[in-house]
Amino acid sequence: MSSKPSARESATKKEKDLSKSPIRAPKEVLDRICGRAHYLTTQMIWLANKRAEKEKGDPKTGGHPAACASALHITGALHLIVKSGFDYIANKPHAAPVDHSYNYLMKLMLKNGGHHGHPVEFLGQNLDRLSQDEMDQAMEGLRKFAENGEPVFQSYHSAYDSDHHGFLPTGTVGIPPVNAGYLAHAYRFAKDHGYDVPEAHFWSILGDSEFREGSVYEAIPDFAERELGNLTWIIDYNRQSLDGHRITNKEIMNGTDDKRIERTMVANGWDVIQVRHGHKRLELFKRPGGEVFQDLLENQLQDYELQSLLLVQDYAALRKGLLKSHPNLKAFLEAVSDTELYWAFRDFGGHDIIALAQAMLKSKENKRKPTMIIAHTLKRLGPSQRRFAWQSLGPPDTRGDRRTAPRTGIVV
Ligand SMILES: Cc1ncc(C[n+]2csc(CCOP(=O)(O)OP(=O)(O)O)c2C)c(N)n1
Ligand SMILES: [Mg+2]
Repeated sequence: MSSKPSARESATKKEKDLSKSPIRAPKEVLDRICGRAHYLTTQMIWLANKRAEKEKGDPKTGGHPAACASALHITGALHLIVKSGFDYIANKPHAAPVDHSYNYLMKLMLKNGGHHGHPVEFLGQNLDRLSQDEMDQAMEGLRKFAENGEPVFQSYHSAYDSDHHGFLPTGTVGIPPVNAGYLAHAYRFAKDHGYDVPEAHFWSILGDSEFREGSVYEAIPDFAERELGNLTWIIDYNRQSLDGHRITNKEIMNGTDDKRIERTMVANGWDVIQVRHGHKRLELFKRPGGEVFQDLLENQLQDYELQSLLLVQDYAALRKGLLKSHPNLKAFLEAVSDTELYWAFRDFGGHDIIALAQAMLKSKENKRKPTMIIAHTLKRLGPSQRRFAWQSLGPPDTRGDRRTAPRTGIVV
């Protein structure tokens, strides 16, 4: 007779399962770390914009909190689960504060930066880690001028940042993914010619508007022809550009833009993995009529229509409007609560750190082909959810945002 395992036994089993997987921590723990990185990122940008020494008429410092939030879990999966010490990440330039926040939490800031794998004092550089005080100073110094050589951060990834050893510096969208690809090629070339090079993987996170830059289209076939299995690009598919929706033309382009991107990459020899849905949505798809809801999300809605639905805050109005415009959703709407429906629209795969990590690990399996992961995301996560992509000013002035983002400096 089999008896039910005790809570302790189940927990031990879970721990054992985790020890076999490259994903070593439970999702709840990873999500909390991502939440901490989100808080730090928002604070860095807020502090940079509210400095006491700022004078009236000075230009605002900027920062891109919404673009950072949309890449939060993609970056989290890379930093916390997938990346090795030899890998490089070429992130969207305007999401640099997120990289700094994860490196801060992992205490990966060095006195003079430098490259992985080399011993301390390589070529005269001091690669000691920064002290906690120095790291705090750096985090409070986003886009500040250093007065006495103290660590500060540039607005975009820079060779002067104290955590630059794991990323490629640039401020120009369209360039980091190309840099990552040619560096991947250089590593492969050196290895093929008998040099001892580390087993590095090259990751690049691109914006969906960035993917319209001409530079990337020149490189895409090149990277496939050279069989760069050590290269993965990840599109942060949030359907928004700098300050608003990207309005694509579903009829003329034969479907939504994620499908165009997929077809483009497959036609050019890349593998493609779509990460569309989080685990809550996947559960709801199993309810009556769930397949109709899945079809709505994947095939029926224009990108622009989905963005409009995300703006509806009134649960009853959302249900009523959907039933009117999509009567075939009747069975599904009867099978879900108002709250479930509201959150189902927000449960994008690009914020499910486990789904992302699995896709990233999968992307490394094929040694002969580069991979594009299309991570569906939301560009107004957390405190900013009720607002459009606010790019530069820090938390908007609403009661809820004041509660969730205390303005007291960076405290971990
Ligand atoms: C070559 C170049 N052009 C313009 C910019 C200014 N810029 C910064 S982010 C951005 C686009 C943001 O949209 P997207 O690529 O979709 O990224 P998201 O913020 O939505 O993740 C632009 C045009 C830049 N940094 N580099
Ligand atoms: Mg975008």
